[in-house]
Amino acid sequence: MIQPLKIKTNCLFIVFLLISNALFSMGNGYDLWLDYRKISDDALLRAYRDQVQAIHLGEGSETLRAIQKELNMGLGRLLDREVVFGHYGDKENMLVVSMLAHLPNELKGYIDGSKLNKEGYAIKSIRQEGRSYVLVTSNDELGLLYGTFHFLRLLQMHSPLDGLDIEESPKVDIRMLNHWDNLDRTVERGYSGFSIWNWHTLPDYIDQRYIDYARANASIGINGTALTNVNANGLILTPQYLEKVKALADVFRPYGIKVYLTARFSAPIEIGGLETADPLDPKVIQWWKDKVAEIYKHIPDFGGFLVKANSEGQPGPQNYGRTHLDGANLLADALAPFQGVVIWRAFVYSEHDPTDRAKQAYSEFVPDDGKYRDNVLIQVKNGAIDFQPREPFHPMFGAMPQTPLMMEFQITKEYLGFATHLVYLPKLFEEVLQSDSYSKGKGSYVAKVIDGSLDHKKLTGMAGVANIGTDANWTGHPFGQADWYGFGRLAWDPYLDSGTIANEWLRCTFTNDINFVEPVRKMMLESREAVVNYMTPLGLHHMFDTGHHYGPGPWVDNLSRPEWNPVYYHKADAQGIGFDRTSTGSNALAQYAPEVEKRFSNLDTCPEEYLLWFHHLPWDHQLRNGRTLWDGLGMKYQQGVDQVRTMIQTWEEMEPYVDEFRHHQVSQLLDIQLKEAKWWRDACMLYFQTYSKMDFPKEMEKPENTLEYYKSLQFPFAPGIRPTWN
Ligand code: GCV
Repeated sequence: MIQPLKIKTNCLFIVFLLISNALFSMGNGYDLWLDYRKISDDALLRAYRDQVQAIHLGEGSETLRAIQKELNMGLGRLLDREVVFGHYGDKENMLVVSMLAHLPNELKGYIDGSKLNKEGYAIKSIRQEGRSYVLVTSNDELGLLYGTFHFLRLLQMHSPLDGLDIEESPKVDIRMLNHWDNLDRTVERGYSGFSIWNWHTLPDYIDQRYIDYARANASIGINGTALTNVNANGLILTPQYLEKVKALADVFRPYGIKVYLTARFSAPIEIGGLETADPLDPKVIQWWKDKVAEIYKHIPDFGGFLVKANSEGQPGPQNYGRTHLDGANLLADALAPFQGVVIWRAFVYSEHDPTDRAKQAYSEFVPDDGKYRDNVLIQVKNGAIDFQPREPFHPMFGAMPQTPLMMEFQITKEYLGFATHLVYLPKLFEEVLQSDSYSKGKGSYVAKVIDGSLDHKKLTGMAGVANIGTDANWTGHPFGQADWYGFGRLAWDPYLDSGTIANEWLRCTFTNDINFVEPVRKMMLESREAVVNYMTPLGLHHMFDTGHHYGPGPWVDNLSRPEWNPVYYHKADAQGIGFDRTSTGSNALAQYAPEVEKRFSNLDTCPEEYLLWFHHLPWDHQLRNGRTLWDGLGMKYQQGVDQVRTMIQTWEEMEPYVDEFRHHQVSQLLDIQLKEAKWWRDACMLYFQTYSKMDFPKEMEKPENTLEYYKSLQFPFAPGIRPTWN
């Protein structure tokens, strides 16, 4: 239990402020959106100081200690003065941070706790007999933690503290990061250095980064982390590694973050010495039960398993003639006594199945709707292929009303320019969440599937494949932090709009100066469309070079599995281009609700951004602007390049508002982005021209190199490549 306490001004505190200010002025971005810069507006600073004359902190345990530390650091820096903790009534104007149950009697009755869920909180301004309080309160300690971060964000954003009346509860239960981190510290599709988990020095050495990781995640409401790659290594489940996992779980617990592990389906053989991993074999069933019990002995609040099975070479129940249902329920039964969950991925497609890859996950899972145990969530990628710059929403959303479906977004930019391109992903996430599945008629938004409201789901979740690594600023590109931030905010509330999120992030990360915030916000919001234009316009997809997925490779046709080749997806030929997924083609459209199927099947109503995703069309097909498809393609590629030029210009004008370090960093990255946007335009258009045999549209700049040149480029050491299959 924590008692309210007073921290005296002392040398240590001054040294702390000096060091933290020095670190900030380096501008290396380590502090993320939590850099707590001193309030620059003097009048506002005075008003805040006057309101927070002291803090009354209620009772609690380790989470309350985390809250206390955050307030101490956050307010210390923002208000640039000593933080005083005291008792209610000590000062005229106070900040009161306390769970409802422990509120001073005088403040009880202002908040109706029944309106807040377990992790929810309220922030309220109260005037009482000439005194003024800002009250942050909740039913549970975790709500108090989230409320504290929200309060600090209000200050960071220079918001007035009068008249506050905020009530927030997360709309999604499991809000988690998925790390594709290998035990050797490489990160599959990681572009920001190595894994932040130093397995070698764990459990004895607790890197400050682990704590700051937890703080950052808690500040945006993330409450779970799967530490290891879904292309899993069974070793993580051995006693030696479980001790290390326990050490991390202990660090994360005060911040409300549960640890999950990826379970390799063949672990009973590899680390258990069994001869089979057949999910119906009694020895296998017992092995998983024992293993789960062992994990919970180390980590009593262990979240559960995340599983990739029978996909891209990973073992799974189908190796034994069983189904995904058998596999998921096996693990679910082992976890159920401990309230753990199984998150089973729907990212499956088979090299032996000749049907359109986009159809395979739906065919595999939808027939078993309602047969999964209550503690199973099926984790579905946002689109049916694989995290492309633009994909229509996955047809499974809305198609399994009796099974919890969890969203999987990719925060790391495997197909969007790695950590080099500035592409603001919350715009993409928002587009998916706001898509209408029509599964229960108009208004059946994917967001409603994810928050469970469409089908009254009891368990809900959203996962993001992390973009975090050992780089000084965590995400490589300084703007990659916005993708992490935005993912967390949308997992908390899938109805938030990406513009609001960008505004928050910019103000907390850089400055509140409107001359900076508005142009840069605009630049961020447009950046997603730019990347679609210069990589995969008009519904093209998966045209990335082999394996590493760096740069264009629309010509690649020599990979062993047909659906790994870009030519499988664009199907360019002398007649035209695009994948016919209507009833005359693969009929993948039949997996959507009839309204969606009808809209996307009909060329008059299919949005042009999905045109070649669903249709194979002649090169001279007329677009809505009256131009041919061929001209339209060239113009889109050019537009993408021009959009990057505009981004560069915007950023140049921002020099007065940003520290030199980050300004220079982003400038250099934008220059690379422009170079690569041109590369995409030229390589793709030159290649498609070998089929269309048409001249480039007059709006398009002349390619800078020949097709042979682009085809000759090799990148054997491009980052993030999958090192091994296990
Ligand atoms: C973790 C894509 C990526 C793989 C990734 C896979 C998945 O295929 O290229 O690196 O593997 O998706 O999501 O399982």
